[in-house]
Amino acid sequence: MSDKKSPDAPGAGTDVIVETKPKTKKPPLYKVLMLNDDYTPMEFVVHVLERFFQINHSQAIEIMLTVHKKGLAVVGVFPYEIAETKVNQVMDLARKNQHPLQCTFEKE
Ligand code: TYC
Repeated sequence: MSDKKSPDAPGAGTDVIVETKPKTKKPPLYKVLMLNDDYTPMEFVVHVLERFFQINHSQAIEIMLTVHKKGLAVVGVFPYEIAETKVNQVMDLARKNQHPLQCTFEKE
């Protein structure tokens, strides 16, 4: 019943250990980027960050100001479908409010 070879059998003490790679692959991640423009009100961008990215008010102000000064900022990192959904939510709300706010995503 036992797999163990008797100590003096041929091949004794020469078992091969095969290292297998873990089978669970991490999903690729995507950065969601918020882009600056000259017209979208700062308060609207802060609202969007709080609503769709669960960012608290003071952090949302900080990120909005980074976008305002630098032109863009990463506002979150997500699997493909979540990144796509967030971008669509932002763009839909911006369009409904007639703001030119742009949001996009790219592979990390
Ligand atoms: N630059 C805009 C303004 O001065 C504010 C702004 C910030 C717009 C961030 C877009 O992603 C943005 N009203």
